[in-house]
Amino acid sequence: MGDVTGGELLVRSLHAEGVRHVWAIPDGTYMVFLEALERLGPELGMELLVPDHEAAAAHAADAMTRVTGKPAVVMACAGPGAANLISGVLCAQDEGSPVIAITTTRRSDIAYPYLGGMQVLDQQAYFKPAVKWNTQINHWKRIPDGVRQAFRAAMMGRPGPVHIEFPEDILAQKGDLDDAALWAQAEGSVAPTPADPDLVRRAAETRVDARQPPIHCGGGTQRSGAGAELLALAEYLGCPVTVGAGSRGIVPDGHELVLQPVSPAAAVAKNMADVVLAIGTRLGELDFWGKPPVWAASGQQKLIQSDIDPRNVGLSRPVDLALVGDARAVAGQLLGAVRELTPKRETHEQMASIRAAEASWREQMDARITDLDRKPMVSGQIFAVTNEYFADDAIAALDGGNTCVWAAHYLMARAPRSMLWTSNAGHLGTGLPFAIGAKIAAPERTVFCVTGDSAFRFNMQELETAVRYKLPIIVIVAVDGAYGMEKSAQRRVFGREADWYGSLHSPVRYDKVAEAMGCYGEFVESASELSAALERATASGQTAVIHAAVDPVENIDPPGLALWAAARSGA
Ligand SMILES: Cc1ncc(C[n+]2csc(CCOP(=O)(O)OP(=O)(O)O)c2C)c(N)n1
Ligand SMILES: [Mg+2]
Repeated sequence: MGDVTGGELLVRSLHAEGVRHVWAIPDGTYMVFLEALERLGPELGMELLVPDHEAAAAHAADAMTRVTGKPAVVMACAGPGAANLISGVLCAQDEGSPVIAITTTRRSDIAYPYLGGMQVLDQQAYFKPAVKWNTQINHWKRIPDGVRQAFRAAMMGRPGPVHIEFPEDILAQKGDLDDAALWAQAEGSVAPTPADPDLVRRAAETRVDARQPPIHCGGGTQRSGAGAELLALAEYLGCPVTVGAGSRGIVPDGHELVLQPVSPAAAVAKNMADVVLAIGTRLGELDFWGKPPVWAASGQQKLIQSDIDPRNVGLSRPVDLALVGDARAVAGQLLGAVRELTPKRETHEQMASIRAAEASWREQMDARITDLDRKPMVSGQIFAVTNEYFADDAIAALDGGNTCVWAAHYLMARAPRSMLWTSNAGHLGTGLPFAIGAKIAAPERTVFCVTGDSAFRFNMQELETAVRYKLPIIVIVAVDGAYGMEKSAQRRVFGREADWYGSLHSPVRYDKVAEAMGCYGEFVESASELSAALERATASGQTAVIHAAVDPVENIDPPGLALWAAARSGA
C-alpha cells in the first residue's frame, strides 16, 4: 500500500494533460488536493489560482481556452461551490470552450441528498445538461483515466465543457503510483480531423467555377486556429470574407477582403453570392440562420458548409455539400485543391460594390463619433480611441448590452484570438473574468476590457483577484447608469413612451470602487481625455479601471440596432 493520496494523483493526472493552472477557492473537501498542489506545484510547473466567485473562475478558464486553444481547469466545492460554478460552465458550453469543471462531493457515506449532510447536491444531475460529458470517480485507481476521459471529451468534435467529481474520501484514499494508469497522452491523440478529400475536391471545383464566392467564418475557425489557412485561401481566390462575432480577427479587420458582421456590406456579399463556403459555423441566430433576406434562398445559392460536428451541418437550411472536419484542416485542404485548379486570382470585382455599400454605412456611423470633446462621450468613441491606442495583437474582452453592439461596429479586431465576447451565450459578467484569464494565459499580450456598467457589476469583485495576481489589465467601464440594451427593448416593446422601468442604477463611481480595491482609477467624460487616461493607466503598471461616462440617450441607439433586432427574429 503506497502513500500517494488521491489528491496527489489528481494533481499528477492534470499535469499529465499539460495543465499549468487550476482555479479553485480553497475548501476542506479538497484540502488533500491543495496540499499536494502546494507541495508539487513548483516542481511540476503548476499553480493554484484563487478567484472570488466560482462562476468568474469558470469564465476566466473559458478565456484561457480561447487564447491558448487548450483546455483549462476550474474546481469548486461540493454543494454551493458547484452551484455557483454552473452559470460559467453553461456559458462555456454555448461558446464551445473546453473548460474542465471539477467538483467534490462530501464523503461517499454521507453524500445522499435526503440524509441531512451539509453541502450535498446531486451534482451529476445538476451538471448533465451543462456539459458534454460528466462522471463521478469512485476509486483511487480510476483518477488518471477519469481525468484523461474528461480531457478527450472536452476536445473531441466541437470543444466544450466537461465535469468530473470526486467524493472527498476518494481524494484522501492512498495508493502506490505504480498501480495508477498515469501517463501523458501520445502526440496525435487529439489530432484535428480533415474532411473527405473527394468532397474537398468537389467543393474546390464549385468554388473555382462560382461567380461570387464569399467565405463565411464561424467561431470554429477561431477555435481551430485556422487564421493563416483562411487568409491564404481568401487571398488566393480574391473573394470576400464575412465573419461572425465569434470569429472576428480570424482574417484581420482592415484587410481588403474582410467585412464586418451585421453590416449592409456583409449582407450584400452573402445575398449576392452564388456559392458560399461557410466554415466552422452552425449558421445560428446572429448569422440570420443562413436565410433570406441576408442570405439568398437555398435554391438560388449553393452552400458548402463545413463543421467539425456533423450535427451542425444543415441545421437551418439545406446544404449542397458538407465538409465534416476541423476548420483549419479543411481550409488547408481547400487551399491545396484550389491551387491545383486555378492560378491565383485578382481581388474579386464584386469587392468594389461591396466597399461602396460599406462606405456609405460607415459614413453615417462615423458622423456620430466625430466630436471627441463632447461630454459625456458616445459609447462608440471608446473604440475609436482604443483602436488607436492598443497594439494589433492586444486582446479585447467585451461585455455588456449595447456597449457590445457599439464594439461590434467600431472595435477593430486585427488578430486571431483577440476579441473575447460571449456572443452565443450573451452572458453578462464575463468581461473582467475574461480579461483576467486572458492575461494569465498570455502574459506577453496586452489585455483590456470594455464593459457596460451593469455587466461589470456582476463580477466586479474579481478586481481583487486581478490585483492579487498583479495583472496590469485596463478595464474601461462604459457608464450610462442603466441596463442600456433593456431601455432599447422597452422603447421597442412597450408601445408607448417608455419610462425605463427597472432599468436605472443609482450612481456609482467605478474608479473609486476600484481604487478602494487596490486598483488604479481614472474618471473620464470625453473621448479626447481617454487616450491620456489610458497612458496613465498603462504607466501605473497596476490593474486599472477607467470610469467612462457615456451619453445615456445615445447609448439606447447603437448602430445597426434594427439589423441586430432582425437577426434575433425568425429561425
Ligand atoms: C447574466 C445576464 N443577466 C441578464 C441579461 C439580460 N441583459 C442583456 S443586456 C442587459 C443590459 C446590459 O447593460 P450594460 O452592461 O450596462 O450595457 P449597456 O446596454 O448599458 O451598454 C441585460 C440586463 C444577460 N444577458 N445576462
Ligand atoms: Mg449600461
